[in-house]
Amino acid sequence: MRVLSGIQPSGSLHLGNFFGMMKKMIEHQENHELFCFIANYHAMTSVSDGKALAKGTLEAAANFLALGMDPEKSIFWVQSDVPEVQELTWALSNFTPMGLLERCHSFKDKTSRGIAANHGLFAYPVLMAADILLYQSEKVPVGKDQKQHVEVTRDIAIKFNNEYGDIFTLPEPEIDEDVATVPGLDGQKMSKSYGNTIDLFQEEKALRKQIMRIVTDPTPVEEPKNPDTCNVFQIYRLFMDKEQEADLRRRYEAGGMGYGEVKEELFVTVRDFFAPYAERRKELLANTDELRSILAQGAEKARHTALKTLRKVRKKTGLAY
Ligand code: AQP
Repeated sequence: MRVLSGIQPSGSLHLGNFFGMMKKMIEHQENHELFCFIANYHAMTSVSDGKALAKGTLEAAANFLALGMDPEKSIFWVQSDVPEVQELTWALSNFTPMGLLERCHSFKDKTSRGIAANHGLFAYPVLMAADILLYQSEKVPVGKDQKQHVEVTRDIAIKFNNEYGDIFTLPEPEIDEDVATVPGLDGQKMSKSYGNTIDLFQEEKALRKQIMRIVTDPTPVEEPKNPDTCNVFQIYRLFMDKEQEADLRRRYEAGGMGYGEVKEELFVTVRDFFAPYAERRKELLANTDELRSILAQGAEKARHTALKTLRKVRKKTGLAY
């Protein structure tokens, strides 16, 4: 099965990205044909500093590779290194009803928070559809926030296929209910734009500070606590197996355990979990020539597949004359 997903190089990598998408992608490369890219065109909707975008792109690539993405087993590239995706975006735009984009939660949510409603932000799902369809993806592992965009992709693909014949594979989102929405420090979805993230790669002191900021209720230490409504528990459980989770649940329900104590344990867990990957990440970023070469090879492989689809599209639409 062909599996595809991407991540924007638009800031620090957080636990929501890791558990919502990256971890699954890295596991999938053992059994599936994996396509994974750094979505730098998409990141232009939020990053207008060129140096920051370029640096963020290399960092995002190093993050994924450090966490276990293997360019020998998978196709791993930077979105803009296969610019043909923009050609498909244009072709798909002509099969994208305005109403479909107007209904997208992500656009409505961002503009309601004061982000300028420009065309890039509005048309974001069409570019995402092009990413998915260009590579004939069957499964798209994403967090719940992206589910609607995969549905939009299917709608666009169906319209296009109805007009021109079966060109595109219809993709399915893959959402693991356990990590569909990783909560942030305040219990809302963990998100860079909410400023409520726990970042994977940062100094120990800063990590500790973030974890200590997790919002908890005022239940006194000695009293029983409800793990299901506790943000610390909801984040901590991501690092646990079922047995460990049940143990922690019992400690909550027994009383006598303060939130400070659990936060301290969570801090140590996050720090120790990512420390080995941070070392590898540092090495990768110290040799950006090698990193660029890995990405160039990935782009070449991705383009090979992209052109197969694009040739069909050009022929059917009449762009090839
Ligand atoms: N809180 C989350 N829970 C589960 N999955 C999440 N993802 C992001 N946040 C959560 C998933 O991570 C993947 C990569 O996402 P992205 O590159 O689109 O990053 P993002 O969605 O832009 O992350 P943010 O922090 O939420 O950014 P803003 O604030 O810019 O929107 C995706 O599969 C996403 O579902």
